[in-house]
Amino acid sequence: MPQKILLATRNAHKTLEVRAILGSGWNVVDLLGRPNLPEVDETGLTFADNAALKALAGSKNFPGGWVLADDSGLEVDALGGAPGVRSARYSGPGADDESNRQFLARELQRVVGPTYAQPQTARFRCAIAIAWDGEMAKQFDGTVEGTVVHPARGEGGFGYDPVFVPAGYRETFAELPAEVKNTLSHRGEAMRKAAEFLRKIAA
Ligand code: ITT
Repeated sequence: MPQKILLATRNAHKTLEVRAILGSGWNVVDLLGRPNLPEVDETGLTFADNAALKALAGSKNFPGGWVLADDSGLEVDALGGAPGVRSARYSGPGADDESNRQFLARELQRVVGPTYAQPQTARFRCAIAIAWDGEMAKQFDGTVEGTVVHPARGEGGFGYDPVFVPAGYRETFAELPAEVKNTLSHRGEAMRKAAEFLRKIAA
């Protein structure tokens, strides 16, 4: 019987990736099924802080169960590490994946100049926080190095995937099959560590 775990996210793409990485031993539910719970203000200065805020807030509403939160984003060296923890809301109020990618291209053009479309070194980072009954149990992180490219390519994934090429590949994360992205990605790395922890606890 799979164990239930709450993934404290309203990002359905994250849920799909986490389900695929955790496998059939876990029944992953997310906050999309709980529209009455308040949004968490992501006031932390780091991915780890924000992941902890989300996990602890989710845990208050999930007594006696495991709660896992993901805070993640893109760091572009030419932009001093932006968008970083602001990745989801980079282009301002009403931001979505498309507006964020367009804003990223404009920022690169402003800062780098005419060569902005050449590959720019960058990385995705992911922090995972695991809580139980309102207490932090464990935190993990993962990183994938690569470059940001323009124009965007590919239909898969979400967020900045169409403009991110992982190191050693030519395709963007949106062009690579989901299984390949999960093997290489920041979320894949952090979640595999989290899965090992959960497996030991559940045993
Ligand atoms: P929750 O807070 O509800 O989990 P969110 O999308 O707001 O959902 P974050 O605050 O962690 O989550 O912001 C993550 C953003 O970083 C995400 O919206 C994308 O823009 C970007 N991002 C993170 N992981 C990514 C990935 O694997 N591929 C592409 N973009 C990613």
